[in-house]
Amino acid sequence: MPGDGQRGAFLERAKETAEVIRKHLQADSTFTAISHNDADGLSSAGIMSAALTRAYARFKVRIVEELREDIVDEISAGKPDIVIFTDIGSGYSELLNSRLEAKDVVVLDHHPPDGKAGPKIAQLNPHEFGIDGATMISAALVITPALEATPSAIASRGDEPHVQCSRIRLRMNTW
Ligand SMILES: [Mn+2]
Repeated sequence: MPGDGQRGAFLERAKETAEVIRKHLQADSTFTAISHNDADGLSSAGIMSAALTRAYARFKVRIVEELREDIVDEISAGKPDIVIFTDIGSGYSELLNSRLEAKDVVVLDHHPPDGKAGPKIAQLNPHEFGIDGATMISAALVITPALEATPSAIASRGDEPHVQCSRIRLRMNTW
């Protein structure tokens, strides 16, 4: 079991990832959310979509079985300001470091990290804090503290909801 210090450090890291997301919500950035094609990944994509919708963010969602060069290139071609990976990503650091083009990259995952996340990747992964991601926490739970910043980001922008909702781009498929 993780100690209080490790749990605290995990939550501190969550605040850092939340801050990256908040910054892009305040800037009216374009978001691309990428998630895994299993139950946990779909749950995570649903939670992320709901949070981004409530924040009136412009976003796309894509569900993938794995990450490959051609998929990363397609994500980059969409010119997102920020890419958020859920339930996938921690095992693909070198691919993301070398190939993904976005101002910021957030990885919220509970699969074992490869330890090679570059400076552009803000990663929240329980394994880095002594919490076993295989048995103790799902990706759908990992993302929760990373989204706590979103309501205040909405309030600070003060946009009219009906205007913002028309700009939502929601796309789910399994390319
Ligand atoms: Mn999972």
